Amino acid sequence: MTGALESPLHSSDTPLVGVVMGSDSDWRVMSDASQALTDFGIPHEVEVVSAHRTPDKLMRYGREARARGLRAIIAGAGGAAHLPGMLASVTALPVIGVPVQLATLDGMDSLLSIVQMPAGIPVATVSINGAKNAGLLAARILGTGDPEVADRVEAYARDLEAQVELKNRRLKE
Ligand code: RP5
Repeated sequence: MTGALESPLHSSDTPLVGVVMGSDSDWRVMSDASQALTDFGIPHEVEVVSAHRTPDKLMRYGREARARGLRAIIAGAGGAAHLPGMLASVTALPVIGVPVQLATLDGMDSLLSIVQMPAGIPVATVSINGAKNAGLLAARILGTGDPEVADRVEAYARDLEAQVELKNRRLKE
């Protein structure tokens, strides 16, 4: 490799992103984040960590995440969704919050719980059930220090562009 940063993608299978959720019932949404990371070849781990049911585990996970080699955390939760914000309060890693829609309140409760962080403790909040974008955002974050990941993000964007043009051509046929 000439001059470029050595890609951590090649250095080990150590997870670079933590995908956590408040309950296994969130997996139907959060699996999209995991799939996006898999598609970009980014090693990641998946774990249920509940702010309310397993508070000690939450603190441990957040405090140890950086030392374990994670570069970002994607945290999804529904309802009184404190998981992303609490993780952000105990780690310097970027935390991406995914509001998970439950049967009541259309996911607005989850969205507002996650997005309304007090100044000083940021959570990058994606749309309700926007786990795919959370995975893509984590890839972009990793891409700032890894040209190989950044190249894949650019290739993905070019592919999206090509798909739109293909649909345009079909519309005009
Ligand atoms: C939240 O409560 C979880 O993130 C989940 O979205 C919601 C419901 O959890 P379960 O009752 O399905 O375990 O903490």
